[in-house]
Amino acid sequence: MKKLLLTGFEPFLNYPVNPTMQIVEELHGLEIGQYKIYSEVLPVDFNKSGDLLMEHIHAHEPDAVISLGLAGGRAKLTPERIAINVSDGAADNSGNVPVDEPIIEGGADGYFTTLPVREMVNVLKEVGLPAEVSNTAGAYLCNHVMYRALHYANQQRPNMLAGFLHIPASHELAILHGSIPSWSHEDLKKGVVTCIKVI
Ligand code: PCA
Repeated sequence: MKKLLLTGFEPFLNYPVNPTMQIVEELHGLEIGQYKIYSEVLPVDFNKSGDLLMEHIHAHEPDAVISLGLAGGRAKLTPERIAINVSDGAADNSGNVPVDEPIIEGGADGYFTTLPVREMVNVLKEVGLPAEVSNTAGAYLCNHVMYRALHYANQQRPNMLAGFLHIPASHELAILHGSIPSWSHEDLKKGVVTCIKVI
């Protein structure tokens, strides 16, 4: 059976829970489609998350990597098309505030995902879940880990699929936060499982 490294993130900024964390923990060890799931939760830390992701890739030697992140404010499931070689944005959980920094000095400007994002979106809609391909993963931690995985695949493991799925807030988070659209936890999880079945 093939191996899938599935990552989520811890809470960050003004989001006191991160639905991606609970989803990856619940899917850990399951067999979905062609893949056995190996889940890991990453810190929201520009200095740690990329290296930890690399450690998990070396430990699990996955055939595919899907990283999940919360996109508070988005109303659809949004598989990401591209990661860019920039870190920029609000303070991470350790107080780092990178400004226009390259993720990899001298690295490619960007990498397109190697996940079948168009097919994912089509199948998500077929099963009744709103979805669209996103053309920006931002320049915060989600873009950071997506870039690191794709850069590594490009340089060392061309057969390893890699990419990123941004998800909306859960109802639990929306109640705590106050002003963002939200989905049920079950629908968010169904969306992730659906994407895994597509690859
Ligand atoms: N979302 C953030 C970082 C962690 C997360 O879940 C992002 O979109 O960059």
